[in-house]
Amino acid sequence: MLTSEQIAFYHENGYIVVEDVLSDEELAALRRVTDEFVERSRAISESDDVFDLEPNHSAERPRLRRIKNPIMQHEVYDQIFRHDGILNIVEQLIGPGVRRNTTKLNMKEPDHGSAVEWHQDWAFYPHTNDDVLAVGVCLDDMTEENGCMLMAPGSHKGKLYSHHEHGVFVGAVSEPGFEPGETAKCLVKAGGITIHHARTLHASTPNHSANPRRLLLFEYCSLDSWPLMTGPTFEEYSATVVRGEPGVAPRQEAVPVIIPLPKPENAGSIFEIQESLKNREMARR
Ligand SMILES: O=C(O)CCC(=O)C(=O)O
Repeated sequence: MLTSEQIAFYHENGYIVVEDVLSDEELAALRRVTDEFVERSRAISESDDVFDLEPNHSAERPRLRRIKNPIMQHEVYDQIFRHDGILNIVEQLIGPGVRRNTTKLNMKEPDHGSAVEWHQDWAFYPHTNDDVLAVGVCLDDMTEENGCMLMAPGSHKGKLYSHHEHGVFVGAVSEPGFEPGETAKCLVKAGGITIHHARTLHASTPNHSANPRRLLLFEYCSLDSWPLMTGPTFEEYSATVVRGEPGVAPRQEAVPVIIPLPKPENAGSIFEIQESLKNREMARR
């Protein structure tokens, strides 16, 4: 559980790092299953519903940058998604009751690994209120060299930046002259987690080290935070409840919203969407 200081840090800064959340066994299981997916990706040459491939992926040298929706792909990911230690922390930050938003496993290969440009998750999935956050479970030590997550402290309380260019959603801050201001590096040991608020500006550089950087991202929201975009049926919505009972009364807060439409033609993962961004500053680092 988080201390009151850690909770206050999260609300003030819009992110937090928590060490030692997973056991060695849980970490070993996650790594084993993830290695199996990398092996399986040798058989495919184009991204699909499960695998998001780096442009230079091959059967001989598999380069996987994302496993999509991992909790639907393997029970080990689903078990960690429902991990009591993680859910208890999430409830401390967004109140009792938890709903699933999205899940993904981002992988940065050694000496490679795509960058992620500055963005706010909120731009991808606006909700009726912003009790929405992402937990990043570290499968490897996350260091400056292997492309740790970078956060802009306090940005969750600031503006929602435009993520559109020429009228198309490009999945990254597109405003000319944009500077994130002060940035903080999330340096975490394997088995620890990062947590960031959906409106916090964040990014990461390519991996310039000999070590992988694999980050399992679970996005959770409060039970009364309804997505503005997808219009789920009640059955679909109820199926996303992780803790608590589904209701039909969204809590509407005065939160800034820009709908992430229209999407570019190659809209898939954040990596594909950000390829449409003109100035890919993080990718050059
Ligand atoms: O993997 C990372 O470094 C950041 C990923 C991210 O922000 C995202 O996928 O939305």
